[in-house]
Amino acid sequence: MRIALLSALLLTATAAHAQESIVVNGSFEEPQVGAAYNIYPTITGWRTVSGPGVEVQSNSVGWSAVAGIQMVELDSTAPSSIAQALTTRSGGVYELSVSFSPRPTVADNRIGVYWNGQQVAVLDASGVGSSNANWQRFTYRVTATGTTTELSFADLSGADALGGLIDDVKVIPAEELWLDSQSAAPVSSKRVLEKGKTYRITMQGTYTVWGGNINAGTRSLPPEAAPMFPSPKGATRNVGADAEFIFAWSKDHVLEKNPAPAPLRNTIIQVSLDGGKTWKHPATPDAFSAKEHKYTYELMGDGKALQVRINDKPLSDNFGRLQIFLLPGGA
Ligand SMILES: [Ca+2]
Ligand SMILES: [Ca+2]
Repeated sequence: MRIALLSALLLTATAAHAQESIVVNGSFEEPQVGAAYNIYPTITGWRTVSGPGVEVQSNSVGWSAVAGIQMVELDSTAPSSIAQALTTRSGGVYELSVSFSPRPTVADNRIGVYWNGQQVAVLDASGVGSSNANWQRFTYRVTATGTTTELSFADLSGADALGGLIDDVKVIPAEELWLDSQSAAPVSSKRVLEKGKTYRITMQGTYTVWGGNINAGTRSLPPEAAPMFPSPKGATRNVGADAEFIFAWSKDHVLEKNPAPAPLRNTIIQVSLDGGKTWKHPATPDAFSAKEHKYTYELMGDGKALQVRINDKPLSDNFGRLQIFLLPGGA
């Protein structure tokens, strides 16, 4: 009994770990300022890149943090920027999120968000007329291009020692899954999708479900010479499908009689959110992407892992894989 309980605890710990943010001190709870505010050149995890330093405020400043009891204002005595070097996986997809509030009574609160020096967003809102913080959560999908990525925030407001507030900075790695178009077995995420919570997935790649090469028909787009991501068995034929569309088919295919030309929405890739009981192709508003073949889907968690499968028979003549990223939160 005791061993069973321990395993359950370990499993819980592993699942929680999978969703952990890689940002150190993202909630700015260290150091404990023990006053309304204090200005520092460095704090745990963060260093000042420009300006006089980071102003860590506590709830006793007159408004409340969104997580814990401390938050940061970057226009300390003048606009400043802070950075943290994150250990990342090159090519890895991450979800960057931050809570932002205008400083109460202040109009100009611009804060820039940067991922490895590239501006991701400028956060801005007016605090005129409010007496407390008004936190909003912002979420971005970012990709690492190296094993170290600099995350930074810069106050872009006028220099008046008053500016926007940030708190609860998180960078969470997306879980990566690979669906081989030759495999009948669904792929399953490690992450359990919480019931009622929105998640996003992206699916990218091309494949073929046909036994021979595509000899493009008049309503077809040209096939591509090989899958974007080959199957382990190798790529020997051209391809005409991605996660969302069939874009190429042969002259003799029944789709030639269809009044609509390529690309056609395709429901062959299915997801299950209820542990494999029901399957369906999720909806996306994304248009056909001939270059990227990448689509984003929003899914509602149901207390189970995500499963993805290809609903095709036979599978033995298929080629190509889909790369799937599961992002921890909705937009
Ligand atoms: Ca905090
Ligand atoms: Ca300012």
